[in-house]
Order: sequence, then C-alpha cells, then structure tokens
Amino acid sequence: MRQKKDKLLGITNCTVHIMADTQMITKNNNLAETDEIADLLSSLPKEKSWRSGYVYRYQGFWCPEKQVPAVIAFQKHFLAQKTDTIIVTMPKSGTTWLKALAFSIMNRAKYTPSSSPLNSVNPHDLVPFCEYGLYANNQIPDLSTFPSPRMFATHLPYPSLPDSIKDSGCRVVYLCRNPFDNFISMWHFLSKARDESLGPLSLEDCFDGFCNGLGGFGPFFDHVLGYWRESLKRPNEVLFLTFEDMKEDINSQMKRLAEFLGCPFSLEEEVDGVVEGISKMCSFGNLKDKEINKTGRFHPYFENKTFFRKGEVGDWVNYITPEMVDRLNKIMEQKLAGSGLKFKTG
Ligand code: PAP
Repeated sequence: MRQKKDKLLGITNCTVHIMADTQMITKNNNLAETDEIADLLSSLPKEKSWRSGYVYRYQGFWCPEKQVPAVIAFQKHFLAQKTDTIIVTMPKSGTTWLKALAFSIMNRAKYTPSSSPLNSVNPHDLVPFCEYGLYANNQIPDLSTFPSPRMFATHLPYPSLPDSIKDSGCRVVYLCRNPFDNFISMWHFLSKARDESLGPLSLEDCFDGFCNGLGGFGPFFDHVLGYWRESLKRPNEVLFLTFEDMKEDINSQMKRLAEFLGCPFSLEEEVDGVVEGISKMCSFGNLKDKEINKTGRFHPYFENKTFFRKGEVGDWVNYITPEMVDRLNKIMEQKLAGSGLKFKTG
C-alpha cells in the first residue's frame, strides 16, 4: 500500500529510505524526561523564546528548549562517515533552498527535474535535520539503512558539532545570509509560527534581541565566523556559501557545490542544460508552488509554506529604520573586523 502510494507520488527507493528513516526510530532512552536533562536545563541561562517556551544558552549558543535533548543525543551518538555531507545554516539563511540543490545535484543520475521527489516532497523531508527530526526527543535513529552517500542537516554552531563530523573528514556545506535579511526573514517566520497566546512579535524587541546575540542557534556572528574560519582552514572539507552569491549567479555557485560534493558537472551536462534544469527546479517560484509546499507540514513543527516567503536579497529595507541599520552595521563591522568576511546586503 505504502509502496503504491510512493509510486504514485513519484518517490523512488532513495527517497523512501530517507523519509522512512526520519520516522523509523529504534530506541528512545528518554533523556528528555529524565532528571538529568531537568538538572542541566535548570543550570543554564534561559530567555523566553520568541516562538514558544524558552531558549537555553547551551555550549554558548541559544538552543530551543525541545532541541536540547536532541542536540545532546546527536552529539553523543552520531557517527559521521567520510562520505557524508552535512548541510549547516543559521535558521532562515536559505536552508530549504540549499537542501533542494544539494539533493538534486547528488541524485541527478537518478532523477531528472520532472521525476524529482521535490515535485511532491518538501526539501526538509529529503535532507533531515538532526536536532529536529532524527534525534528529536533524544531518540537514537537507525541510520544504517540510509543510502550512501548520506546527507544530513543541522543548525548547530561549529564548536558544538559532534566530534565525528569534525574528525571524519566528511563534507560540511555552510550557507549564510546577510544579517539584515536573515533577521527580517526570522521575524516574519516567528510572527507566523509563534504561539498565538504570546501575541504579536514586536519588530523592535526582536531586533534588540538579535543585536544582543539572541535567536535560535545564535549569536549570529559567532555562528557564521565559526564556519568561515573553518572553511579557510579546511577548504576541502568545509564549503562556505552565501545566499547573496547564490541569488546573483546560481549556476556558478551550483558548479562550486557540485565540485565540492565530488560530482562536478561534466561539459556534456553543461551543454545539455543540466545545471539550469536543476537551478530552475529548485528556484523559489517553482518550489513555492508545489502542492506539498503550499499545504504540507514540517512535522510536527511548522507549515511548509512558512519556508517560502519572498526569497530575495534586500527586502530588509522595507522594515528596518536608519537607526536600526546604523546599529547593526556597527555590530557587523566590529564582529567581522579582521576576518576577511564581508556581506552583500542589497
Ligand atoms: P530554515 O532554516 O528554518 O529551514 P530557511 O529555508 O533557511 O529556513 O529560510 C527561509 C528563507 O529562505 C525565506 O526567506 P525570506 O523570508 O526572506 O523570503 C524563504 O523565502 C527563502 N527561500 C526558501 N526557498 C528558497 C529558494 N528556493 N530560493 C530562494 N530563497 C528561498
């Protein structure tokens, strides 16, 4: 029955494995419900979350309450393989887009744009998050049936990645976005996704918190700089991409990505328009209009449509006052000083 349904949806083996594994959890050692986690949480600084509950300052970053046990399980149990690819972002940096692109590039021998699972599956179900799907509630997923090369995603900052990711030589693809657009995208998302009982989310309060380093998996600049520095040290293992470069010239960024993933586009593929075919397939306009992205859910957290708003660079000018721009520019200048990293903001 399931097979029949998957066939109808155009999902073939590889996808079925991935989707099934996000659900096929073999063990749950219930750390989420133990005194151990309660003790840990009570020892950590906390702030009210902009969405629901609290965020805790765990290992120097702000971790949503429910994700703390998942992060611990991920750090404790995840065993990276050299052939793995880990997609990393700050939330709202273009994660959904990068997952779609990386999946399509890696699986292009199996799927053409018209047979792609992306026609009926949200990118988050093709490349699962470790701290949301796989290890949620401290479950220990059975990853043995994931087809190799495996692909996972996380929002964790570099220092908090499981050791095996840092030591195995697997590939890490990091995507960041200028802090102005990142902030505005986050604010819109939180405004939709937050508990109704909390009332509207003030742009000014949210901005103040962001400038002070608040926000899931932030501080923003620590997150970005952690991966930036690592990409300079280990360019063959950590690829640093920006949303702005991707918007400016998606095809050349896709070629960089394919090369890094060990499956460069051949001349023949380029001539045949394979690069353009994938970039069109993964474009904002195309994905946003898929039924699954209009009506589906990223279980059990959000509606898929919340991952598709505008998908542009520079939308922040419509929301942020000159004083706010000045404040964030000063922070950015100070944080990025000497790093060699610069953001394009519009
Ligand atoms: P996540 O980290 O919670 O998974 P993420 O996908 O990083 O979310 O962020 C969503 C942003 O990416 C939205 O930006 P916006 O609010 O400024 O519009 C969303 O529109 C944008 N986005 C999603 N898919 C694409 C795409 N295919 N191309 C460009 N931007 C996209």
